[in-house]
Amino acid sequence: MNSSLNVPIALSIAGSDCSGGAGIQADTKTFQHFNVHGLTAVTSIVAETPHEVRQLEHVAIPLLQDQINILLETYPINAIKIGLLPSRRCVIAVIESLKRSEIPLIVDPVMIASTGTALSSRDASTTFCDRLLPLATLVTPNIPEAEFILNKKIRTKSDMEIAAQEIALKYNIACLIKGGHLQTEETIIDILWHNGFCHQYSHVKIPLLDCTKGIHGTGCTLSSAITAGIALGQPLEAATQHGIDFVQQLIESSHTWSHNGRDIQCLGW
Ligand code: PXL
Repeated sequence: MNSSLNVPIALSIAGSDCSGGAGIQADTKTFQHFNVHGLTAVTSIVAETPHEVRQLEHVAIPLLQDQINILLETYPINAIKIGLLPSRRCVIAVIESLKRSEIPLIVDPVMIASTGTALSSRDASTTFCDRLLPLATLVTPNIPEAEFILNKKIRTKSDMEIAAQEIALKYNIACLIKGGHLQTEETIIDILWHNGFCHQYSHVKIPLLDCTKGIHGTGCTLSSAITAGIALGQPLEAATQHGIDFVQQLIESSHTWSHNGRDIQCLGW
């Protein structure tokens, strides 16, 4: 028997990052690493590098929905990951296509690029919270995104724990808040709230070339690694631990190029 018949399948619904560090490109590389067959539905095409977002165009809604629908009709998908949904219409279209699906849904609330440029509109983000989050299995905000979801400041690790619990209870989902934006010295703590329990994952802070912004694509890569773990049938806590360890390894082996006297860094897949 051909064992590839049983290969797990994950779908990423996200934007295209032409520089290959984030978005759909990060997701498919990550799925491949975990031996999960990756499918994609592209929501938008972004002309960018880790330093600059130059232009972004939304994929037409019928084309976006047909990408999702044809894949749902054809493949036994084990897990779905959602990244950049740039407009309110796009959020609504994705909800419409997924509303009858019972496939585990991992949602990464992408709102701004690592350059600080907004990738989704404000009304997209509001609709995303009100209507998409209740359908999720897991949401993976960083601190600014968790602050947007709850409309309050998160300044300490204890604020993070409370926020993860609040998001989990508000939407009846699991919530992983990534602590990379907290001004800590040596250790970064991520907090997962799942089924009434709080789990902490701590890892060493790796000095980056540009420590203020972090490396481009870590959020996409973490959420797609967790999605791969779920597609492989792992419990959420284990998938999260493997995902965090994987991103940590990629940061440690990241690549650097020089362009006009500035360093461009990329995760080391
Ligand atoms: O890192 C967040 C992100 C997600 N998706 C796309 C992106 C980015 C960041 O630039 O371009 C398509």
